[in-house]
Amino acid sequence: MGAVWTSPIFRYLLDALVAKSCSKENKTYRLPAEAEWEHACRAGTTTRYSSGDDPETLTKVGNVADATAKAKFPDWTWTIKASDGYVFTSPVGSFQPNAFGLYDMHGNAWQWCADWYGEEYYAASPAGDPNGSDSGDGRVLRGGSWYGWPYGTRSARRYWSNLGSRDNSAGFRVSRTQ
Ligand SMILES: [Ca+2]
Repeated sequence: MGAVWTSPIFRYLLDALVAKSCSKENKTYRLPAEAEWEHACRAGTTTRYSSGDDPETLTKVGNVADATAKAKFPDWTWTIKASDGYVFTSPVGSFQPNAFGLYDMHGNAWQWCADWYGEEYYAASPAGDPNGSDSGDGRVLRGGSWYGWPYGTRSARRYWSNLGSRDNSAGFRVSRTQ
């Protein structure tokens, strides 16, 4: 199991989710490790995005800063030309899933991972199932969002934020462990 999440609001949400889910399913959930998240996002691909290398293909698989957003915010200089139909966040599952059957791995909302962010961690990490840095100033976020630079939604993009941060471009998904 990866690092334990300690931010009070996410602990509250996760505890509530776990309690509800465990009572129905007898399963255990947690935030994914960063390496697990990237494996899930790539779904066997080696391209920038699970949809290919061209950011214009992102509208097949996710909600990014696109032509729809550009029409609403003409001063945004970082949008792609293609349209995904959403200015702000989109309902879960609005786009094609990746080869693992997972939706919304690119764009929509950054996804919190369990790991502390360690900038140099992967230069000397274990090759298999790395658990992430033991310490850091903030936790890892992956996947990009509806708002930011679409290139930042690529599978390998690493980002982080402080534990107390709140933002309408960040969320989380949990992993079932048993
Ligand atoms: Ca969009």
